[in-house]
Amino acid sequence: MKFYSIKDPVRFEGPSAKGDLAFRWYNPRQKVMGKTMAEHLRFAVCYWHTLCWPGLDPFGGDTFLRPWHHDSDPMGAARTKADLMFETLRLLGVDYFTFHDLDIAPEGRSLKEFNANVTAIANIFEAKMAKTGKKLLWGTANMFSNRRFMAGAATNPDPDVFAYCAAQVKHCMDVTHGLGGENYVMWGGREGYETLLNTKIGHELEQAKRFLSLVVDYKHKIGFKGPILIEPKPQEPTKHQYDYDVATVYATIASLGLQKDVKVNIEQNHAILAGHSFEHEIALASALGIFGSIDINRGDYQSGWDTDQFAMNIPEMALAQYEILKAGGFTSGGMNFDAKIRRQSIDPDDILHAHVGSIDACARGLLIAAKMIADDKLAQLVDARYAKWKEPRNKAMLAGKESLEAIAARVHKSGLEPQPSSGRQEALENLLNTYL
Ligand code: XLS
Ligand code: NI
Ligand code: NI
Repeated sequence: MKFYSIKDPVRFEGPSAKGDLAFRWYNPRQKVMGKTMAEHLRFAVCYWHTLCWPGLDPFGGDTFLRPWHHDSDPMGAARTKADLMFETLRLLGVDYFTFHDLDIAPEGRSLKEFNANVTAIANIFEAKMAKTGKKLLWGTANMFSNRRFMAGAATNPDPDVFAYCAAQVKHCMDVTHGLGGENYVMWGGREGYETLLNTKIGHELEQAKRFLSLVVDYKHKIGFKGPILIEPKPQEPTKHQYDYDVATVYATIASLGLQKDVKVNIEQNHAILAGHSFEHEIALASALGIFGSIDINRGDYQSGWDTDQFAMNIPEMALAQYEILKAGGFTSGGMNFDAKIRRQSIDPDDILHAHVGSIDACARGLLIAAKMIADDKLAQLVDARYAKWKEPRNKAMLAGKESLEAIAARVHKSGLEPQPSSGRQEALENLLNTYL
């Protein structure tokens, strides 16, 4: 099926490129701090926004009129989407894709039929992946769209839904594993509640933890090497969501001692909805040892919705990439475009423009962040701020070698009086602007 207007992959043409569909900054083979840009950024195209969403909003329906949305044969439509995913990856030169089970195959009339449909499309993927070298960054189960999940998936008051979810996730993990997926994602779309009047929070949290433990046990049983990634989000669709932000998710993971197996998939827009900055969530995950992967998009700072726009803001991308580089970069994770074109962007090529622009913004962010690291001035200034902790006595205090009374006695004996020094925020902001 001819969908996009171009036949040849988008190429790197440098900042002075003339065409609309060219990379100005993203040169996959260019080395930055010892790795190629492609190795650093590990981009993925997502199925749901790119091929499934028809452009609807709460006030209106389908604006895109994609032919496969109107195909009377749902498996035929699923095969068309599979072809288009690989065509999109080819044209963009992106190596990875991501999906929900429900994105790739029709639900059918039973879970058995659904599983069979998912497997049939996964077999198509397998052949295409072998031929093209494209890879699966992660798979996930959609346990929020069907009405059976309206009161939650694993945290549903009805244990039948919990059990159903176990069966659905098991199959999706099998398929993800079979395709060599590098991570497995869990986003708790409806794992939360609308009103306490009908909810037992404590019980639901116990359910969530049990479900996570079962998933981790199964991951070991099948020898799935990648991490399970929980994707925090504070609300939408539920009013109160249990996976609020990185800190909240960490509490769940740590309470089960699963920091080695479970990490986070941080989404820019979700960070904004939680009242944080994107870089805050990355830095915190890294500090807690649970940094996994990124859903790259952009929230709207006015609207308070998960608008999932393509990330185009270069200074913001630079700060995010700086935190990612400081975290040591990705291992199994990558940058998944969990982003959708606006509903007025009805031309197929708009999908390409969106990805190309955002890939370039990420690449520029990476180049700026690499400059910040190479120059080292920022790091030195921060280190200087904490330098006194290197003194033996303070090191011992941090290591817990001195009791509270002993510290108190020492303070009284020496007449210690802390001397504040400037936090220099404006000077640091000026320094940051020199890199941009
Ligand atoms: C929705 C989430 C979702 C996850 C995958 O807000 O971002 O798209 O990434 O279930
Ligand atoms: Ni997401
Ligand atoms: Ni989202």
